[in-house]
Parts: sequence; C-alpha cells; structure tokens
Amino acid sequence: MRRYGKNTDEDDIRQRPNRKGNRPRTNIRPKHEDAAEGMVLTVDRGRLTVLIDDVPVTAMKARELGRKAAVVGDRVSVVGDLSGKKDTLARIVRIEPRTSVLRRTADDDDPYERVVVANADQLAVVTALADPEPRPRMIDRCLVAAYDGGLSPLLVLTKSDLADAAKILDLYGDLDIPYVVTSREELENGTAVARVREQLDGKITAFVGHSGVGKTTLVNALVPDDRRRSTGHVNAVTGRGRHTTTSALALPLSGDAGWVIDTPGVRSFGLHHVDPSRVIHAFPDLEPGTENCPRACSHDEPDCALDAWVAEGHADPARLYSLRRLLATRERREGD
Ligand SMILES: Nc1nc2c(ncn2[C@@H]2O[C@H](COP(=O)(O)OP(=O)(O)OP(=O)(O)O)[C@@H](O)[C@H]2O)c(=O)[nH]1
Ligand SMILES: [Mg+2]
Ligand SMILES: [Zn+2]
Repeated sequence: MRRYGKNTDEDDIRQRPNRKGNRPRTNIRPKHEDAAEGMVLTVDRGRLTVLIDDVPVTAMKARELGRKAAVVGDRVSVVGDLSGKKDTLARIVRIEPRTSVLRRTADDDDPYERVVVANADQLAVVTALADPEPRPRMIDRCLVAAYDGGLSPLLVLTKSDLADAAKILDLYGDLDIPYVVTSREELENGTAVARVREQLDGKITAFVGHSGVGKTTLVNALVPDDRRRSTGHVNAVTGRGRHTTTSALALPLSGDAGWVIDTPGVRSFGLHHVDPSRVIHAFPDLEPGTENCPRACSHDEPDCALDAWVAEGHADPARLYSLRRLLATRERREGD
C-alpha cells in the first residue's frame, strides 16, 4: 500500500497554519507522515470501514476535513490506530481525488445531491424482468447518471425465470451497452456467476436499482460468505419480512479481480445535478442523429433532426420518447 510522506494539498495549508513561527510557509510541508491509504468499504452513521493493507479499520472523519464527506469507494488517508482491533478508531485526514462520482438526488426537484459511490468504473443498472416490473425510465435515468459521473454502464436483467428479457432487450440490446441476464436457477447453480464475472473482472462496479430487483442476491452469489461477514454489514428486515439493504457496501471479488458495491434500493434516480446538454450522451443510439440538428438544439423542437433519424429507422422511437421525457423533466426545473 502506498504511504504518504511529502504529499500535501491546499487544504493542508489552510487547515494547518505554520506552527514553527520562524519557518516560512511552504506548500511542501509534510503532513500526517504516518498516514496510510485505503478504500472506504462502508459508512454507518459517521463510522467508516476503511480497508488498509487488507485490514478493515474503523475510522471517522477528522475535523480538518470539514463538511467534505467520504463515501464508499473513496480512497482516503488514515492516521491513528490502524490495527483493526475492536474498539479502535482511526481518523481520516484526507480524501484523495475521485476518478468517478455517482450522484443522485432523491427526485428532480431536490437540490440536495448525494454522492452514492466514488471511484467506480462501472455502473450495473439492475432491473428485474418482473417483481418489481421493469421501468425503462429508471434505466434511462441510471444511464444518464452513469455517463454524467464518468462510469460505464452495464445492464443486469434479473429474474428471467419470472419473465422474458426480450422486451427490454429490444429497447437496449442494440446499444453499445453490455448486458447480462440472470435467473434464480442460474444463480444457484453458478452459471450466472461466471457470466456476470466476465463483465466485472478488473473493475469496480456499483450495483443500483429499485428495491427488490435482486442486487444483494447477485452480490451474495458473487462474493464468498466470509468476506461479507468480516465487514459487519447491516441489513434491515422490511414489513414484508424481506431483507433490504440499508447502506452501500464494497466487497472484493475473489482473486483480487475487482470490487462490487451493493447499494440500497432507490425509488427514483433524481437528476437535478446533471447538465442537460450531457443527457444526450446516455443515448448513444441517438447521438449520431444530432449531427444535423440546429445549433444549441434542445432536441425537443420542430427542427430537431432526431425525428427524421428515428423515422429513417436508425433508432427506436421509444428511445427518442425516453430522451425527450428526460429533457422535459430537466426543462421543467430550469425556471425554478
Ligand atoms: N424469482 C427470482 N427471485 C429473485 C431473483 N433474484 C433475487 N430474487 C428475490 O428477490 C427478492 C429481493 O432480492 P434482493 O437481492 O434482496 O433485492 P435488492 O435489490 O438487494 O433489494 P434492496 O436491498 O431492498 O434494494 C428476494 O426475495 C430474492 O430471493 C431471481 O433471479 N429470480
Ligand atoms: Mg439489497
Ligand atoms: Zn436536436
């Protein structure tokens, strides 16, 4: 694991004024020389589990971090007791720059943006083919959040034992988005795991989707039991007797082949934070059709070239409908 010696950042200078009066201020001030870097595995009411040199260490944010919150997937620098022993509490002194940020707002009118996961390479958008019914709008929204945050999407269609995947694959199968279809039986006999692993190996993948689509079931099938237990993960039992995930949790794939991050189910994926001009990136099937659009086209106006693009059969009209529904959601918000 990389250890930090002379690394500092602007915050360090502000937070740690020069204590030795006769020394000039410098931006190469060594700080927290004993800090070790690790990855945040889970966050539970201000207590974070950070994996440092294969040891899960309980830590909390140091005051000097201010309001900056560390989330699952964050690379953080930690000082203090790193033994991982019971009742020890280390301090997180620095959050390293993020390579990707998955954000959501509770809904589109909610200005409060949550960072769900940091540094994930891939967003697995998990959709059940039945129970609960698939909602393409939710898939589109997750795709938007993925493209916006710098994650590449993966479609995971679960419960193919209950309903056929053809309808959803008709809408998404032609896109450049990789997908896997799983069923209960395939999860139990291991064939699904091999197929899903092909899409996960070497990557950090965050699993998102509605509650009950099977995210945790899939993650459990992917990760050996003992790995889960060592993290002391919390699940709540719902009124219907089902276990629902209450906090995000990162788990290692066997063979050091990457990470999977289970997250709590969400009702919707608010996109308040997304720049509307980037929404089109979530529709790679439509994007080439915008070449003939007027400048600064809203893609929802009479001269928009996308109508012709779809009419010529280059893309599914349902996809254009979906794009415009998203854009309309964004526009309604614009005025307030
Ligand atoms: N028939 C069938 N049921 C499944 C399949 N995968 C999961 N389930 C069931 O679906 C229910 C919900 O699964 P979970 O894995 O808890 O769903 P989740 O997405 O983690 O839900 P939250 O944690 O609430 O977000 C459980 O009763 C699972 O047994 C599948 O492939 N087929
Ligand atoms: Mg779950
Ligand atoms: Zn247009």
